[in-house]
Amino acid sequence: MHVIDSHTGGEPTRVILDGAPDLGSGPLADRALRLATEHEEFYRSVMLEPRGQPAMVGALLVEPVDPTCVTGVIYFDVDAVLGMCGHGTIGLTVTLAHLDRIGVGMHRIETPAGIVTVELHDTHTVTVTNIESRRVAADVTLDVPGYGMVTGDVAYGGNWFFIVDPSPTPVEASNIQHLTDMTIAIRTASIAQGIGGEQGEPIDHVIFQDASPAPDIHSRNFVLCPDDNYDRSPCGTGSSARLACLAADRALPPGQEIVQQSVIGSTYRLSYQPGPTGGIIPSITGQAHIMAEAKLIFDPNDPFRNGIAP
Ligand code: PYC
Repeated sequence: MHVIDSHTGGEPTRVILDGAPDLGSGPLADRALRLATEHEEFYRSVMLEPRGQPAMVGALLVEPVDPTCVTGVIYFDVDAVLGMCGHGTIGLTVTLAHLDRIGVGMHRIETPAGIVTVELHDTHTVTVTNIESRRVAADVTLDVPGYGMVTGDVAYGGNWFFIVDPSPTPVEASNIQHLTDMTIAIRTASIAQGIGGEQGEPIDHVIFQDASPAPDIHSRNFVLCPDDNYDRSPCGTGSSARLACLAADRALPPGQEIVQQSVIGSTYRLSYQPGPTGGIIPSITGQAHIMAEAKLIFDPNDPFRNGIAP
């Protein structure tokens, strides 16, 4: 199995070029469901230590349904198959350029959440134009055991987010354990209290937004992912959901660019345009760097062939 590892603002992506199970044909959402339900051992073995690393997202290349797309892709972390992944799409685009499969310019990529457009500006810099994103509920209060009442917005950006602004605790690298514990408790409470998308989709990510640490930064965020790790980047789908909330509150006009910083200090440039069905079309610009090209080996005699289960 050949893979290429990159990171986007510190958040790792592993692009799988070959050797994965055959997911058949048909809509990517169906193939993603097949991956989630029939091949859990495969995707966990690629992400878990010792072969994988905490916070890593896999990007499995598949044949697109739409022939105008340069590729189809299904993203996953160790615990979930994702609808879309912003940092992963930036990493994938830089990886496709590294492989000479695309050049500078615009390209289309098919994901289970829909087709996204990417613009490769140079070897590292990519703008992702994401699927239509929207806020579905504002000022939802959750009773969070051990932490009390927490109020936030429910928004979609390719995954489902509960966004708390302002953060109830400082968004600082020295506070990551507390941020992690609290956001896990919020996600658990949201599921227990039936808070999620319009069709009952569960919240899979939680975001805390903190005040700007510098005049040129709009805000800093902490993003909890399904694998209970935090996103080292400002999270592309999370930034999309956040933009939808700012648009719904009329706190940011269309076309105005802001800088979103992650808890470790990496940044995305963000803006949006109105969407066709009442939401917004987000643009996310970030940078990725290639780290490794490797062949993964699954030795039948390796007691940890399928990874170290937590
Ligand atoms: O950038 O959208 C994103 C993302 C989702 C999970 C990790 N990163």
